[in-house]
Amino acid sequence: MDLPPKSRHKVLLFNPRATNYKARIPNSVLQVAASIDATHEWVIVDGNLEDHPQEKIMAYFKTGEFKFFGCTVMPGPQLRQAVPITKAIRQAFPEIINIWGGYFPANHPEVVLESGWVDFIINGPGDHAFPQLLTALEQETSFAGIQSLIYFDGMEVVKTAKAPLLRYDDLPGLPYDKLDRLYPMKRYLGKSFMGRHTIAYHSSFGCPFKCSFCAVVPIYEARWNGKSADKIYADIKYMKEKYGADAIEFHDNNFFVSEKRTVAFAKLIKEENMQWWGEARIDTVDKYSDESLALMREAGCRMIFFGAESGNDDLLDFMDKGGKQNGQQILDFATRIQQFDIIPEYSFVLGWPAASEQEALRQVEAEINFIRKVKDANPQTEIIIYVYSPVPTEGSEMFEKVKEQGFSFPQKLEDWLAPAWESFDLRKNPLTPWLTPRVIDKIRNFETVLNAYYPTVSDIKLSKFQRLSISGIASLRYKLGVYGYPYELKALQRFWLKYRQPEKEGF
Ligand code: B12
Ligand code: SF4
Repeated sequence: MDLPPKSRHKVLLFNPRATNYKARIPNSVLQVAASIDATHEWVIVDGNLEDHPQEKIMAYFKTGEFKFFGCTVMPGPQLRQAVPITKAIRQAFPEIINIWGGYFPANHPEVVLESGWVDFIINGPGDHAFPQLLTALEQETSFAGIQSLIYFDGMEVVKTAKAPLLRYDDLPGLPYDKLDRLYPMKRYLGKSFMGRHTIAYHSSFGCPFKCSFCAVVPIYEARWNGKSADKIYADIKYMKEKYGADAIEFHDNNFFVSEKRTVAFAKLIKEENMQWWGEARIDTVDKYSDESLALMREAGCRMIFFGAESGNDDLLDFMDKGGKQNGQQILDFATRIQQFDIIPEYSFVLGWPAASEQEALRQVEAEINFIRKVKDANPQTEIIIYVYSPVPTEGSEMFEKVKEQGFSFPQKLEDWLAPAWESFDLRKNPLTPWLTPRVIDKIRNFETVLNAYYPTVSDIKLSKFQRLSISGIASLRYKLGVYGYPYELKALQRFWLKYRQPEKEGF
């Protein structure tokens, strides 16, 4: 069968820099590339692997062959390249159509479109919306009927209806070999604590839950769809054989939603001798049978990231996490999973809306005590501490409370580039009125002592001697609960310790 001729307009897809250390397969733009692979010539410019991405992009546009610029943007440091480069394209090549996708523009469409530099936003998965938009623009037909689109019609910001959730198995496979010709795959399959050549793989859309602090909720509205175990396995096997991959990071929001799928995948991957990691909910995996958990470990599941969030049941309810997950379960599960030798990585969010500094300090103190109990229950548990940063989940009780307390997001796109907002996105500096420097110091100092007393297993550069020394130096502080001014540990941290900070360096 003859394929239809490709469009004469090329598409440039840009992945702005998100990490200085670990470039991973740029799945967001690669999946968008897959959606137009049959109809358009495309190139990817990966900011993670380019020293001067703007020059490269401009050189492509100077050829006159391109009509579309697609950029993926998550909040935080990606904005540092996304904003000025999109602006520069608008100024130098006003005929290019600029399209943004990803969590930032989907959650903050007004500020993005009001800049005048972005023409369209894809609101959720771009796999259908993007090719449909390109066709409408090329054929000069109306795009108003395309689902999951946001644009400015001259008067106001228009959001079209959300598309039904796509079936992942129906989508085309990712064009890894074409990516390899642009950037060698070996540059993407880097070291991790699980292996020397780690794949970043995304196997499901969305999440079936509705935690009120989570940016996945407004995009997916409690829907989830996962690729079948067979498809995942086929892709992994291909990358193992062709590119020498030996470990997997699943970048799904919630990989473990279906026990059946996890077990099917575990059975397939067992013989491959590869370690893997993914993100989960405690209440979901706690329902897994002992047989499933034992099989998963045997099949290489080394560590699972769990959103524990808090030990306080009222807070868990407030964030819509509760009902199914509670403090006792978080502790019991840490104990239960120990027997399977799967390391639980618990993330906590500290600094929830509070009426006063005193209340915020009390909450932090209670969480610190709870984290200590988790460590007592299972010392292997890795702890990751985030500071609460609001996401605009309109209508949620949490976001209403946040607004009542005087919090608001920047009003101009370039204002998001201010260092304070970047730290906000990294959940380091929340800019929320109730979190005073005293509260932040309390959180950070505890984190320093905890991480020194229990050095992370995922820091592959730390020797046994270094681990024992750091832990020994921090031990008195930890045992006595004295966390203030941990300068000696911070100094050591600078030289030796590299805490596991997925928010900064990758998973
Ligand atoms: C990998 C990843 C990272 C990596 C980056 C990878 C690397 N090394 O290059 C690292 C670890 C650096 C990272 C860091 C951060 N991340 Co991040 N990250 C992810 C993760 C796990 C996967 C992204 C991915 O590849 N998805 C797979 C693709 C296929 O899905 P997708 O991105 O949604 O793309 C689809 C659509 O969105 C749309 N689309 C996306 N882009 C585009 C572009 C165009 C042109 C079009 C048409 C469509 C389109 O179409 C795509 C195909 O359907 C997501 C969670 C998730 N599961 O998506 C979080 C996620 C995006 N990250 C998030 C955040 C907040 C961050 C941080 C800012 C903070 C933090 N503490 O984690 C930091 C800072 C980022 C930085 N340094 O700039 C949040 C965003 C939420 C929000 N508040 O908006 C997410 C959703 C995690 C979460 N649940 O909180 N991250
Ligand atoms: S379970 Fe995780 S991904 Fe799902 S809504 Fe809650 S925080 Fe977001």
